[in-house]
Amino acid sequence: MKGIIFDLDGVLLSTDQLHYEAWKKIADKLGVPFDKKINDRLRGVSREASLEIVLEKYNGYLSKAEKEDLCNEKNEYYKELLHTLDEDTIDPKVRETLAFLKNKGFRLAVGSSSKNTMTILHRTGLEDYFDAISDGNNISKSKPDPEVFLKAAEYIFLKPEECFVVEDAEAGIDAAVAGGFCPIGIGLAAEYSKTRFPIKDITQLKDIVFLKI
Ligand code: B16
Ligand code: MG
Repeated sequence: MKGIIFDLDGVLLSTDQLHYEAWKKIADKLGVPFDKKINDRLRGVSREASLEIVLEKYNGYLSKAEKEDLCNEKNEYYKELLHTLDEDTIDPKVRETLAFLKNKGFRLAVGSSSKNTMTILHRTGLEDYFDAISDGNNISKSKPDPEVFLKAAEYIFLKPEECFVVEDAEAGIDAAVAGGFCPIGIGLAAEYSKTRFPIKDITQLKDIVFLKI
């Protein structure tokens, strides 16, 4: 194995609370129930697909333009919340693990559904660890489609079978499997049946990446 593709939200840092707060404002405005359990279903899912989940209990009709406005409004709230991120947001174990893997010669990439990926990497000072970034801005199909990971592998000049994908979402593990990558699951994805290597802590990557697959 020569490369490791990292999901962003839920793997390198936890922005789920920020997504939650932003979607909650939209849900409250529409009068639909929204809680942490529903928020967990939004992991790895695109903004537009997330809105459809938020709207599951909405009784009225919304046009395409109104849905687009709601997505934009959610993103404006979310971007405000991103201002709270800085280098201290990142668990030191994440930095230490990325530095170790880079030193060992692995090519590292990000594969995230988020269109805010560059802002997040920049604010947290993580961007220099990565050889390539594939995110919500360069794909036409979101996870569980493998496109975001296939592009990441292409950007680091590797084949899918030469790369691990580290994910926290079932949709992301499905995408990794569909693309022919070796899926490593953390958080909720560690419990998922399609995950090849479940981990509790990101530092466990230091051992797993040397296994012969
Ligand atoms: P944005 P990941 C995903 O990031 C999040 O998990 C998901 O909750 C979010 O809806 C999606 O990005 C799109 O984010 O609205 O910022 O474009 O887990 O794929 O890194
Ligand atoms: Mg994620």
